[in-house]
Amino acid sequence: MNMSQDAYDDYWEKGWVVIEGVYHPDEVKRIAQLALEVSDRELTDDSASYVVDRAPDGSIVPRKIDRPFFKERAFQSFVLDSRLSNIIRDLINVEPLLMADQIFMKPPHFGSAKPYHQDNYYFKCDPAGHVITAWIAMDDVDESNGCLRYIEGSHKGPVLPHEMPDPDEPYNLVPPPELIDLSKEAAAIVKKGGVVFHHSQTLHTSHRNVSDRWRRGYATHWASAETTSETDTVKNAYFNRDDFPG
Ligand SMILES: O=C(O)CCC(=O)C(=O)O
Repeated sequence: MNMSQDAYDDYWEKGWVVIEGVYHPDEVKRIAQLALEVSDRELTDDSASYVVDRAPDGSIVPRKIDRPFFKERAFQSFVLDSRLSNIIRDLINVEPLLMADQIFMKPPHFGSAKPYHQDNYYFKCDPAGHVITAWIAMDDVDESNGCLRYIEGSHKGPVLPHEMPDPDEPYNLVPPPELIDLSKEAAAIVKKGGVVFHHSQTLHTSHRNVSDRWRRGYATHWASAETTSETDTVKNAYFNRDDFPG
């Protein structure tokens, strides 16, 4: 086993767990630098609105990089590293297959909040327990720069309805607030190189970055060969592409 029994038990009891030191901070520093270069390259006035934020002075700042795996080779070896997949295999008890990836960028002061949601509302996958997100911390992450926050045990409940409270953010669908038990919220504080793992049905959010530091998280989404989806999630998964190097 690539983790303690306590970490495994925590994952299944709470729906999330942090494992520190999966990557060396220097490796992560290089990948974080590359993420900045890629997002700089992509930032133009025509950037799709869902990948950028507007700073108060009107300038555009990065919010996310979509499908980084296909943008730089270095991202591929980083996310397919066996130090990561060995932990995932131990957590979900089946062979993990890379389904998708995205890098969430929260620039100092301007990084916007990601409202509460369940990944499986979007993925619509079954069995939900085979679907997991491994979120690699590319900075030291805490409450002030917008760490992930989880509703503990929410993965044991159903996928909730999600609504669009803000038409300017059609990518941010949110369950009705009365269905989110904030008394069970816990913050996932993690050092650069550590990884936060969450079950596809765990409710999670992150607040604005109010610090003067970056908060970059490399989210990798995994499933198994048995996973099916009501939508095209599995059909379009990376592991089903002819050019997938895994
Ligand atoms: O990085 C964030 O703030 C949001 C991440 C997220 O929602 C995810 O990885 O599923």
